[in-house]
Amino acid sequence: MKTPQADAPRFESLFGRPPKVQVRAPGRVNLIGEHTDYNGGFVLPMAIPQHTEVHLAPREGHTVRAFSANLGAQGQVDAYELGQEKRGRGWLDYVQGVTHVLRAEGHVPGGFDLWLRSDVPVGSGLSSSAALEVALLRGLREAFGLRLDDVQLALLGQKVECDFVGAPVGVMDQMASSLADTGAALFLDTRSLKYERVPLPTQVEPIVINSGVTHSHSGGDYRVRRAECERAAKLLGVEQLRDLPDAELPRALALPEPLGRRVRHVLTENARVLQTVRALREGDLASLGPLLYASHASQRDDYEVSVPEIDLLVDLARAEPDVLGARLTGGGFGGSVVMLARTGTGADAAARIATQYAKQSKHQATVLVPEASSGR
Ligand code: GAF
Repeated sequence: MKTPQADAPRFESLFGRPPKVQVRAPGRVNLIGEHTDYNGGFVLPMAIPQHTEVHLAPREGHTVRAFSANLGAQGQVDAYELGQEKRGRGWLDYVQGVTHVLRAEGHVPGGFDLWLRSDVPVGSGLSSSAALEVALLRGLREAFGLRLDDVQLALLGQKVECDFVGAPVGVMDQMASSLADTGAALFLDTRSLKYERVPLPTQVEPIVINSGVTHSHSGGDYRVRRAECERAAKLLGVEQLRDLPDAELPRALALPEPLGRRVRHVLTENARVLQTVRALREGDLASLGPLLYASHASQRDDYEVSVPEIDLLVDLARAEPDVLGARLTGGGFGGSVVMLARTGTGADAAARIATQYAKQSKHQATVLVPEASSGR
C-alpha cells in the first residue's frame, strides 16, 4: 500500500452510511530478539505510533466491499464473496486472508463494507501487514461479536500470513500489534506465549529510522533462513533451536556452512533478549548499547539478513554520543533500524543521521519515532 492520501473518499461517501465500528492497530518495532520467534525463542517488541485504521459496517449477504484510503481518489472499491477468497489481489489478500482464516477456524462473520488507511510504511520492517490483520480482526470481532481474546486474535493474524498470504512468519508481529503499547516493551516467550510488559527506563527513548530499502517476507530469503533453522534443529536432534543448550554450540558449528552460524545467531540472540530485559528492569543503561550493537553484528555476519544501507545507518548511529546502541529491526534485507538514545536527544540525532545517510547512500531515510520529527 502507498502512504495515505488526503483526497481519498470517506466511508460515508463510498457506502452511503456511517461505519458501525472504528478501530486501529499499531505497527511494531522490535528492540531485540530477531529471527528467534519461529525458533520458539524470546522477543522484545514495542508498538509504534504509526497504525492501521479500520472503519467497518456489516451488510446483508456474503459480499465484502473494501476500499483502501492509501490509494487516494484513484482507488476503487474492491469486492469478493465470503468463501470465495482467492489470493493474488495485492493488499486485498490481507482482507481475504482474514475472512478465509476466520471461517476456517469456525468464526462466521457476515458480509461487510470496509474502509482502511495506514501510515505504517510497507516493506519497512515495522509490520504493516500485522497492523492491517490485527486492526481488521479487531473490527470484525466488535462488529460480529466474535469470541476471541487478544492472543487468539494474534494467532489468527499469523495464520493469515502463513496459510493465505504465503509468508511463513513467526508470531511476534501479530502479538506485538495486538498486545504491545508505545510506552513499554513486550517481553514475549514465543513458545508458551507468556508475556510481560517491561517499561523503558525514563532516561532512554527509542528512535526508528526507515532506510527506504524495502523487503517482503513472502519472498525467498526469509523462507530460506527459516528452513536453515529447521534443518539445523533436525540435524542436532532438537524440536526447535530454543531447545539446544548453549553447551551444544560447538556441535552446531561443525554442521555444514552456514547452519552453524545460523544456530549461533539464534542462541546468542535469545541470550541477548534476556540480558536486555534484565538491563531495562535494573536501569542498567551501560549494558543496553553493546547488546543492540552485538545483535546487529550477529544479524549481519552470522544470520546475513542485513544490507549495506542498514549497516550504514548503524555506523552513523555509532558517531552519535547520545545514541546508546542501534540495530536492524524486523525481518531484514532492508527495512528499518531501531536505536536507543538518551531521552530528549533522539529527534536531533535522528535528523543528523538521516542527513548523512542521504549523502552517503542512494536512499532517503525517514524518521518514524520520535513521531514529532517525522514531519507529519
Ligand atoms: C518478520 C516476521 F514476521 C516475524 O515473525 C519475525 O520472524 C521477524 O521477521 C524477524 O525477527 O517480521
